[in-house]
Amino acid sequence: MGHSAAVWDHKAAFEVTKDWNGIDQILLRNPKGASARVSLHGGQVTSWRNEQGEELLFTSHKANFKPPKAMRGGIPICFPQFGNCRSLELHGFARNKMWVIEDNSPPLPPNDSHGKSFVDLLLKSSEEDLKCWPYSFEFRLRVSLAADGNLTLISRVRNINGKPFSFSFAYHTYLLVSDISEVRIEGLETLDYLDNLSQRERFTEQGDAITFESEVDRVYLSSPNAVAVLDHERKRTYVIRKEGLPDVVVWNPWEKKSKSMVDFGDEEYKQMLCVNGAVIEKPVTLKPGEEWTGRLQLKVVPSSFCSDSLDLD
Ligand code: TA6
Repeated sequence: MGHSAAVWDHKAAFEVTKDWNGIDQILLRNPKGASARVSLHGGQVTSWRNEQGEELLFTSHKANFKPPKAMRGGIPICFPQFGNCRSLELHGFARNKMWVIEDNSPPLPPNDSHGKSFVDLLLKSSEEDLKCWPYSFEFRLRVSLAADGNLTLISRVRNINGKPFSFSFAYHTYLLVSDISEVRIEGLETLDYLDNLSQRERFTEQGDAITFESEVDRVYLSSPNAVAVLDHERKRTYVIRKEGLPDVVVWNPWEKKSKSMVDFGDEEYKQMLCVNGAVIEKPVTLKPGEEWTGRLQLKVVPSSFCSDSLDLD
């Protein structure tokens, strides 16, 4: 295909619309019909669809779409804290704040003319943030949809010449699965993990793959840069590749916890699994002017691939 034929009309690749609350959201498309949607509320990816228009991320039917709380689903950004901390809300404030589109973002032509589309979002420390987290930062998030439908999120956090600060982070990724009892995770075998159901006690994973029969809420430590989530019923495998994200949070609330969440259906635990690329055990410390980058790529392949062909090492 000649270059001109490959040139992708960037207007079709990138569209700003309003969501149910009148908040700007960006729709990214690729030439084959795949799409992704990002809300300026929280910089949250709220949808990722394949070329057939099938949704790949979970969103609760009882999700609360009212700011400032993050919508239950998609990929909330947990920053500057994953988990609880005295002065910050659970999982930090970034997912509850309004982000802006960086002025160098499209509608300039995408960074390559072969059907990739992206948007750059920006969150800066506000006066309000400085009261609960007194550090000056700039957080740039690039969300891109490639010609093959892969979704990539790149986070860049910079210390804007303030005092040094440390943070933990997670891409809180809600994967849509057909039946949690038919799902397994490969790539986390033999790792140590902190069990949030046992006061973050440290254990070692014994299984040759992680399967689900009850609530799981764990932080796997120093994980490899590729993890596979196999959805047996749909013959679909999510391949998660990551850089700068040494830990992986695995969470399924199961029946009892599901019933305790107002923005989550009692039975919805059967159709979702959170597998979050994260930095938790060893928080990132940035001196003035330093920048951290955390990259996550999500890809779907037919499960006919056996896991060793996914070169998960
Ligand atoms: O992903 C693990 C976790 O920390 C769970 O303990 C649960 O709290 C989940 O995150 C969702 O947190 P949220 O604040 O979005 O309800």
